[in-house]
Amino acid sequence: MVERKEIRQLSSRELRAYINGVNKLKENGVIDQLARKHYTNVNNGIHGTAQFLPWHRNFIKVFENELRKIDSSLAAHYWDWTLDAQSPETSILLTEDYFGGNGDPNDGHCLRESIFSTWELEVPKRHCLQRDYRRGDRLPKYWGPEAVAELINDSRTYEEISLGCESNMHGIVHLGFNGKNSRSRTGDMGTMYSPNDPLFYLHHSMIDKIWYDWQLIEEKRFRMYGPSSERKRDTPDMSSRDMLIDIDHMTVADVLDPRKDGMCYTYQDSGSYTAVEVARRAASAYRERERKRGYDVGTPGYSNTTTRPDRSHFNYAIKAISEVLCLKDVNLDLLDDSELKIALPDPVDDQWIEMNCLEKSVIEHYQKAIEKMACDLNEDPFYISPAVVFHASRLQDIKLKNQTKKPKETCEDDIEMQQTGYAIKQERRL
Ligand SMILES: [Cu+2]
Repeated sequence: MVERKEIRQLSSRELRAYINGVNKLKENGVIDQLARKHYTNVNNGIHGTAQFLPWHRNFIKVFENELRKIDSSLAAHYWDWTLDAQSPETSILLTEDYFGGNGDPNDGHCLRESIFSTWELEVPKRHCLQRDYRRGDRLPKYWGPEAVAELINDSRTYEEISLGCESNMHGIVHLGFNGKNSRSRTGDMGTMYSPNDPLFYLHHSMIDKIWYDWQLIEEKRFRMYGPSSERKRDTPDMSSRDMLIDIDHMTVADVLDPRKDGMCYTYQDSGSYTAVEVARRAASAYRERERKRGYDVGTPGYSNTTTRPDRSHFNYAIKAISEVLCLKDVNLDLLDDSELKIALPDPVDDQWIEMNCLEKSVIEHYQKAIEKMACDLNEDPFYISPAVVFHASRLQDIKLKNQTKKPKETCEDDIEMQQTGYAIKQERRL
């Protein structure tokens, strides 16, 4: 059984091996083939239909098989972007040692850092790997861990989970790298040849994990599949006996259960849902304590009492969340008050909705639901999101890294660094 991990759970040796493996897939032509496969099928129903999830599950499996031909210890690891939702551009994934960040606006938005900056892509025509952050030097806000946990909990049918997975939360990660709107075509990730970008595989592995996490709740969900009346491209006769689009000899049923022969993979959890649970429990425990002390803690009335909630209210929650996410010594000093709140996820634009053959009303429904959920949680003076705690921790790490940066990097030894999320032994680049 192959175990896919959150990319930050890898040791630095494993991370290097993964990055080198993906780079080899570029050299041997696999990345270009995958990008072509995706690009040529955009009008054949791989998006905006029930096949979105199974088709992409198989696609990531093909990528994983190719990776494992190079190095049998590799797997299609994932990016739990819910942890970066507050401010995705600060993610460690988007740094030199991982997958590089923004492209160079003065040079065709070509990526200029990380090993992937050398890539020359072939689809649809020869070009550099491009990234163009939607808000200049910032990315849009993503869905946080509460939102994904709620989607999983609230979805009862295949239609619900499949629409939820494909819609806003999937789209915003793609299009955020593709300039001001989805017509820009200045970032591979936001186009139909998005498998050009190594981030694609990490992102789609995450989408696949969300589906898998939903399936794990009830055994029968490993057999659930079907059309949705909310998708104009779905037909009522869609069934799990259907062949996967443009894939030889494979049906939808062949990929519904990742644990089965032929698929044989599982996911190591990143802890983000557990962190949400812990955060909720910490909030209610603190509320209870205040009530016992005689304060009126009704929300939002509590803030009118003499003991206005201050940041120390979150100490217990921070400790509990840090434990789950393996964070060290987190404090909120680097965050201003507005950053203590859950950032509202950005909406996807009309061009993206059209490009993916999705229904605008469905997208709007999710956007409203997600905004309401975030607003409700933000009203609770005792709740602090794991994404906020993670953000605080990441900012501390960045600050620490900047402070300890030597003028010239001559150190030849590996140094131990506490990286956000997990203790990672970071090899100092020579
Ligand atoms: Cu796709």
